[in-house]
Amino acid sequence: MTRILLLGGTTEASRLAKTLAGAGIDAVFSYAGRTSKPVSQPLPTRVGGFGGVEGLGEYLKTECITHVVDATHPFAAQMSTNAVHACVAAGVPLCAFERPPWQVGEGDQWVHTDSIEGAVAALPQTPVRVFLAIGKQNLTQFAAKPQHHYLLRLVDAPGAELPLPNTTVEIARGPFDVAGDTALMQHHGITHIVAKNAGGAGAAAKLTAARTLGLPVVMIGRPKVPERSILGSVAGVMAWLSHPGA
Ligand code: 3Y8
Ligand code: NAP
Repeated sequence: MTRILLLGGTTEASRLAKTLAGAGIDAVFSYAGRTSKPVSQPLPTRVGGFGGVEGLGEYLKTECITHVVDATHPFAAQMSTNAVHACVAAGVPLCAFERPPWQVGEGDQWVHTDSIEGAVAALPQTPVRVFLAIGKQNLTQFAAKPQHHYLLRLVDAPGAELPLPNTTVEIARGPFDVAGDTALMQHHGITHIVAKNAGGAGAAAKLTAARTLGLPVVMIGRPKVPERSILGSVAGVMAWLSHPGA
């Protein structure tokens, strides 16, 4: 009896959830609980961590999960790593549903780095105006360069004091569009953008806006995750579900 655990939190996960629900396939959608009001899904939904690899293994057993689709964000490396280890231990087939990284294009001015610390180092010493479009979880490292003005885009209003002295906070949940991101960056006199190489369409608007405005982008590469089969489309995942071993 097929029963799927869909690790969500991305546009791809939401698209797959619609297809699974439409096909009447038994599946559970899972959020970490990072945001106060996540978009509702057309599947039974659980919110919150599992309790590490062990907790996830327990969950797979007690919920009789037969397949796991990891459609989390490419920067959700801990979740993806835990899912690989828990599924190997439980003998449950796992695939990742992931979009390819963005590639630098004509007219782009990207500075590549492979870490948040690298992104901080890539910013100049003289004060500039940075669109720090990487959410809330990695802001502390940028306190090493407090001289800049940071435009932050967060899903929820910050609960605690922000670790940066000069900030403007924009509360918004993507997906975003080019006109909106171009106007936002012009309005705030942005001179530099910092982005995670999330891939996909939901956060790409700022890159097109940066190209149009001729602004440099500090692009943070994806963290490493263990080997697993990666599919790039809903159709690919649906085919995998009927032949996970193929
Ligand atoms: C809780 C679920 C859908 C999914 C939509 C995608 C697109 C819009 C763009 C910018 C970049 C950022 C951030 C971003 C985008 C989609 C997708 C995507 C980037 C929600 C969501 C959850 C989260 C968690 C949140 C993180 C944060 C990251 C904001 C819902 C809206 C910056 C990633 O406040 C916090 O603690 C937020 C944390 C993880 C990264 C960070 O480190 O702060 N996403 N985002 C998921 C859960 O609880 O499991 O609330 O509805 C989902 C989406 N965010 O169904 O349409 O597919 O990527 N999310 C980045 O790419 O850098 C915004 O502003 O330009
Ligand atoms: P992470 O650092 O890889 O994971 C940290 C812990 O959060 C995991 O070990 C797990 O806790 C829990 N967790 C993460 N994703 C979960 C999920 N979908 N369901 C249940 N528990 C989950 O994760 P993250 O980067 O904070 O991402 C959290 C969520 O936000 C994910 O759904 C991800 O898809 C979404 N998201 C993240 C980003 C980003 O930039 N990181 C961007 C867009 C969306 P336990 O160990 O207790 O099981």
